[in-house]
Amino acid sequence: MKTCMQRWIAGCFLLTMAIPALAQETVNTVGNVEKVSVNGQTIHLKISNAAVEITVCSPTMVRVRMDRQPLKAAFSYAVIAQPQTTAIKTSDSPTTFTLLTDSLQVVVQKKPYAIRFLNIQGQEINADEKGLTTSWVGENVTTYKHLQEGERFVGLGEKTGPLDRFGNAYTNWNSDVFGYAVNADPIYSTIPFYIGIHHHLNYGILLDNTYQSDFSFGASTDRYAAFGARAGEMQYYFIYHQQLADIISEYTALTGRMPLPPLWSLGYQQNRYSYYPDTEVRRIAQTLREKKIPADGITLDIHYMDNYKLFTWNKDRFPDPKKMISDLKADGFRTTLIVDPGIKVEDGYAAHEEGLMANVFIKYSDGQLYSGQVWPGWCNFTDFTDPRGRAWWKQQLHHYTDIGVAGIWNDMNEIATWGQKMPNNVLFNYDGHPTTHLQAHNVYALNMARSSYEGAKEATHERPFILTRAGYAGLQRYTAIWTGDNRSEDDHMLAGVRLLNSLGLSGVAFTGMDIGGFTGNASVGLYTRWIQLGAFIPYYRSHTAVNTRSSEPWTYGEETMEIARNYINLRYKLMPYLYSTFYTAAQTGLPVQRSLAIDYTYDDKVYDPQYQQQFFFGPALMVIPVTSQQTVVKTYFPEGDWYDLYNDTLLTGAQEKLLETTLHKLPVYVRESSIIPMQSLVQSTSEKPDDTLRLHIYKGHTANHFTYYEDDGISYAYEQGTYYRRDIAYTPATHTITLGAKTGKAASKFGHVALILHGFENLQPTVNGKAYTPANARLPFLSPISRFDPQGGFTPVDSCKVQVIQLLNSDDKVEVNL
Ligand code: NBV
Repeated sequence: MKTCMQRWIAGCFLLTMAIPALAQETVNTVGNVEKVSVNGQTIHLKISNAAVEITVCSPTMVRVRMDRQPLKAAFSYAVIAQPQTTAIKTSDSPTTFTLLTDSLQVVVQKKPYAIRFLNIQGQEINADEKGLTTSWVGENVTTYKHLQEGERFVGLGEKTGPLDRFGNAYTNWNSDVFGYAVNADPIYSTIPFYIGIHHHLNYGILLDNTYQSDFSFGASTDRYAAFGARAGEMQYYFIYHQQLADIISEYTALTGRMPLPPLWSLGYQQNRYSYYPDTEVRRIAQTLREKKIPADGITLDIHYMDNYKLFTWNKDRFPDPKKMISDLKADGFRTTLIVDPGIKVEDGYAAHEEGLMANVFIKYSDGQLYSGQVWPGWCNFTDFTDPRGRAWWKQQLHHYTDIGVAGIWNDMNEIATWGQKMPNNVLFNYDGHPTTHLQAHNVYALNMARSSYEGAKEATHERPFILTRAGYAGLQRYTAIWTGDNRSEDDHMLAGVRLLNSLGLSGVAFTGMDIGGFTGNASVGLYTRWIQLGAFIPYYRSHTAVNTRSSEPWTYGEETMEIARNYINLRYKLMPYLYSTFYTAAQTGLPVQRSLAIDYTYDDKVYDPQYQQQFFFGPALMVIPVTSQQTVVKTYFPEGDWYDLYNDTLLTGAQEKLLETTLHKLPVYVRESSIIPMQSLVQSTSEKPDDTLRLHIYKGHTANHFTYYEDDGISYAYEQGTYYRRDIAYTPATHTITLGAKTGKAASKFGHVALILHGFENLQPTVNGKAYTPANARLPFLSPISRFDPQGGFTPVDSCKVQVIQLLNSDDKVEVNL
């Protein structure tokens, strides 16, 4: 007698036999290496099922390309650098092929193909997972990397979730996610670059493939971290350095760095969806000035247009935009306008007719124009991956730049349409490599931002400010990015900090989020905490949706306004520090907002969910975000000494601490040995500060230096050497502070320098060998806040006890011996 189970198994077998025509989806592995040929720095491998090309791009960077068909000429939207001439050595054996640079050993196992990256000492940095290596399922290609013991993963751009991405998986497909959940994935932008960390060995991997891509960092597997794409070739860059900062630096040498932004874009920007008519815009600007809240920017959202038609103005609301923009400029406000990619389909609408004539709109595969619905109704969309589309867009931008618009805010460029689903069968030029939506989707926004950047730059010959919602690896070359439609919730403020920290780890230095939250109404406490935090975020803009509580500081009452003013004031006083930090970011790729993982990579506490939001604003200031609910905030101080910004109370690091907070103060700590240049308060960056540069220096044990940088803040004259730069060094071992001789053709805007020394006592210094008696002073960083209780008065403010050395700003080297 057959049991039920036996009968069931037999039945299944017969059924399987009966349908042999059903193809089984298989995993196609890469196979065995059959032939190796070395051509300069490139190694070609013929493998049973694929072609592989390994190129040494620098002593610390290697590119791996792989396809089942012969490899085509490489083309990339992310990568702009060419391989550097690098000395390599190779050796071949029946089982392995090895190549050596002065920093790396790359070992290819032949049967089957698998690649390992080792340092010169022979330690394994990264290796294919044995047995899985790279394979295809249908068109989908994936590379599997062995999970190293205790490996952490950071980066991957604008991704929600924890700082350490171990145990999680992510998808890259630029998506419009209105009011997204704090764990939503994907959101707006794609940066397929991550950093792996283990055993003091760090590496970066950029998967350069613009199709939808998937990353798993040991999510539900103890074997591998994997990255792959839905189609196209497997192409990745491997970068090895001991410091995270060096990995970010080489990654940004590869994909490009942020150009120096205009100084005004580092000031406070006031925004809502939407300010109109023009009298309202002027009222907002005037109120900021009357209430002495410094600001540099006003941003106009979609209601400036006539029925949301791009490159038009609603003439009832804005009868004379040129005059309004120039009046605002005279008052120290630059105007940024929103632009969407959709051009309304309408007879007689110039932009549409011109776009049709220029033949720049996206089409279906049968040649019909693709239309989708957005704000104006049915729209056509410029193909920004077509050089002709970008050129057309640049021409159209003259409508704005010719009347003085200084910033272009690129929205809805995922591409967002109300249907949310652009069809697969629409075609893109992809810069001469015609393709479908599937491959072009993730780079659409990058190319829109590029076109806006190049257009505004060419039209004005000034540094434009460009903002984008979506993007792809390399976006930092053209644009700043903000994190889209967040919510007015505590969790969102913290999630936003993590998004920006992660963007910074992924090569994007100029980042921001809607201060106060976009959807919903912030509570007074939340807005207050957020506007304080914003003072330490690279792009400082408050924004909010239609029909929500407005985002101006005075909307939240007198006390919040005073607190906001205090922090915006602090931001403006920190402008020399901030501008110099942006300069360094433009030079090195290091972000302005920095995850603690960059400097304290092997300190486990940094990745602890309680502390992962802490970040550095520039090299010196550690910021501790506080939610509206917290009165006590658990904080982690990495090793070293830390000064409370407001009163110089000294804390020893490598410890966790409970900090009591009042709403008036956001906890900010200064790292020992820091050098922070500051200036007097101004109401906008177009106002000249007083004649003294305040150079705050904090006593410490470690040597430090700071690159101080000034220029005119708007033109490209700095590229011809018209800037002012000097290196400032503090060397505790020799008790010296050195102001290096200036370089560059420009004069400093400061005739005097005040060295403001924190943590030093009873100094008897010499300045260039001459004895000097410093003055003692007490300096506050914040102003008192009116007390809103029946007794009135002011809350007392903290201050720092400092010693001050006044110097003439001589441009020559100055040596101060403490
Ligand atoms: O243009 C309106 C909004 C804008 O304010 C916001 O910042 C963008 O993220 N925009 C989205 C369009 C859709 C809003 C629902």
